[in-house]
Amino acid sequence: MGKKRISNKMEKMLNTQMTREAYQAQVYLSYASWAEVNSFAGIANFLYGHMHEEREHMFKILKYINDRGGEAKIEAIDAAPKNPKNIGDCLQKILQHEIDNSKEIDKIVNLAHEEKDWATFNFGQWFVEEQIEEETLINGIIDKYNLASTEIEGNNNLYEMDRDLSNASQEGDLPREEEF
Ligand code: OFO
Repeated sequence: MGKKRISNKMEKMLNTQMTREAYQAQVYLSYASWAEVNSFAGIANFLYGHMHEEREHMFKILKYINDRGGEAKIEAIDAAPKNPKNIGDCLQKILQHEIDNSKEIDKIVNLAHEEKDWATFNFGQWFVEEQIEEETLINGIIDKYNLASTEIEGNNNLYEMDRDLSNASQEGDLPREEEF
């Protein structure tokens, strides 16, 4: 183990966030399974895909803690919440999970700033950007859902939305640097 380059307080906060990312993955996993059981194969596919993203976030934090001379602690993950009432409820709930998660990331960045821990501050910026992308992505899907669910006769629009989401990217539609 190398020399410890993060404070004990930061190590604890990062460990908590690592477990929170695992919890986020649990949420996506359970909602994905619920969508699959309810015959929304495309939405399920999207949510399963996002579960992997959250696991990558968890692993990224684990590596960072260990690389900075701390110790990642693998702890119990809370059970996933109960099933959503419908697709609209599912989307609103994942948006709220992402917003809550963004606030936790902000706390890490804030502590890094207070401690003048510029390495963690820089590390945290990746997550700040990721959270912007994720909130944008889910807000966009909610817009699509609202459009799709205004169809009164039949579920044609919902059917098409489900099909589209099957291949949807896991990233928000944000302008990239090369586009400026
Ligand atoms: Fe979707 O949240 Fe990870 O960071």
